[in-house]
Amino acid sequence: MPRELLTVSAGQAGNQISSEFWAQLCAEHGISPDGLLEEHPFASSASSALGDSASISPAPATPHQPYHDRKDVFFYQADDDRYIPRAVMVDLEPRVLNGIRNSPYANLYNPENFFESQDGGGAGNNFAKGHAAGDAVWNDIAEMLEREAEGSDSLEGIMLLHSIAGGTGAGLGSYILERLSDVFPKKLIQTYSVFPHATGDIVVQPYNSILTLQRLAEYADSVVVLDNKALANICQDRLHIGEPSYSQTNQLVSTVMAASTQTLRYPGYMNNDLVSMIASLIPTPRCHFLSTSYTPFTSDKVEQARAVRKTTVLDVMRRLLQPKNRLVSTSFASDAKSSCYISIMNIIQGDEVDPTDVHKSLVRIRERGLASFIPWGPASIQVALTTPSPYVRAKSLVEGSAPPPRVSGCMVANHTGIASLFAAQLRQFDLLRNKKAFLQAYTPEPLFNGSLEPFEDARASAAELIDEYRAAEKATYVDYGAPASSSDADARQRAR
Ligand SMILES: Nc1nc2c(ncn2[C@@H]2O[C@H](COP(=O)(O)OP(=O)(O)OP(=O)(O)O)[C@@H](O)[C@H]2O)c(=O)[nH]1
Ligand SMILES: [Mg+2]
Repeated sequence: MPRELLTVSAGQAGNQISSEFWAQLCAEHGISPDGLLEEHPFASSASSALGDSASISPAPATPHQPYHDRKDVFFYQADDDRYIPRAVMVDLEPRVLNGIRNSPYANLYNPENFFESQDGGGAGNNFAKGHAAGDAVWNDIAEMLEREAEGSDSLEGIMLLHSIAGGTGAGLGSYILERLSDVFPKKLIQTYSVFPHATGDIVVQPYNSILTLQRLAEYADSVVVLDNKALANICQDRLHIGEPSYSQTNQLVSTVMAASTQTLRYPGYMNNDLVSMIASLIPTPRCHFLSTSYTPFTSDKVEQARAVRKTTVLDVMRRLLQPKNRLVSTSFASDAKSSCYISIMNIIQGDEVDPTDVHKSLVRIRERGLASFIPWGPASIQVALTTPSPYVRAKSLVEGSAPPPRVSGCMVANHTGIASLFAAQLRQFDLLRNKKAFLQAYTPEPLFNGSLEPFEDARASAAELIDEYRAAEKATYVDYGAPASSSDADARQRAR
């Protein structure tokens, strides 16, 4: 049975990333920008081997039948057989959505799934304004989400795409998160959340970020953290792009989003649904902030970035552990000696990856101590092998563009060092808050209702989250949050 996913994107960053992600999914599933199946040399042999590719049963891949192309996880088919993204796009200003409506992918989306508010002024980089807009616009958004959910056989989860630093993606995005659990209590809620560059141009970004972080901690089952500083570094250092545009950084994001959902869309033996991925990565509910790494990054649009060195499974698995390939900028290892992995899942893509190479790589990584783990759980790297999209390779052959690398990898990890990213945001929050700067932009809004309590709550929530990640580095974490007895309290005190 298909386990479908629905994306909802809010604000500029959310919608720009969403449109890049859907373009990538189209390329990987042989779907044209109009939603039609592309005429591909590969497509005919794939569908004749598999029958109707839209209704493939989830049988494991075998070398003789390698391509289980599950388009239906993210797309559905219209009456005229066109593929339509299960996507809802929301903004409080029309500019970005108009851009999508005028892009080559204009006909891909269901036009009924675009929502922009009538007054169209945006939320002016103010979380409280974006959140306040929620009351007025929620019914319309909920109707779109419910229609999509009803059109699915078995919707597994909802993915929110947004940035946490502005007004709409942060404030309205948070409002959506708060309400999703009422309307869809049994669905998994995963977010892809863009954290701002510390030297960003929005002066109130620490307020917006900390207010959003509280909702991410409380209402999401899993948050994939994307960090604009790391994205800019990767563009500069790996792809030789001096001043990357959003479109270029979003290409990195969409590559990683596609890779991290590869096992759902081209299933093999392991992690064929979101719930099993989340269960293996998130052993305790609050520590649900994940980072991703990817290698090798390439770009068709930049000459120096086209060449791919020879890739082996060991190269890929070793590089995935290097900070420079990570989409989060904190250097986990150097933050604190005690910081460590809670869990790691590597998704390795390649046509002929030999499982014994994976095993040998795991042994090497362990022998060299390249990854240190928490003391209270299994210290193991899980590896899922998947086949790359056959359409991308076929297209590169037809068009003469650079072929995809022989082996590529995406690491999704839960690491206690992520807390240092939150701590950096919190320090900036405190600086502004202590200066009492820009409070008057927030206090009149309904969420604040004249008081500063929402700031205090959000600050406390961020501090607790940081505290819990630090506690997770110690064996005593098994008692964390247990009902207070004097010995538990002592243990917690010691854990700090
Ligand atoms: N990675 C990435 N970051 C973006 C993009 N667009 C904006 N940002 C970042 O997102 C933050 C600002 O949030 P936006 O998404 O522009 O704001 P919004 O949600 O539309 O909110 P308002 O415009 O204030 O109503 C800043 O940190 C920007 O650097 C994008 O396309 N990609
Ligand atoms: Mg905006």
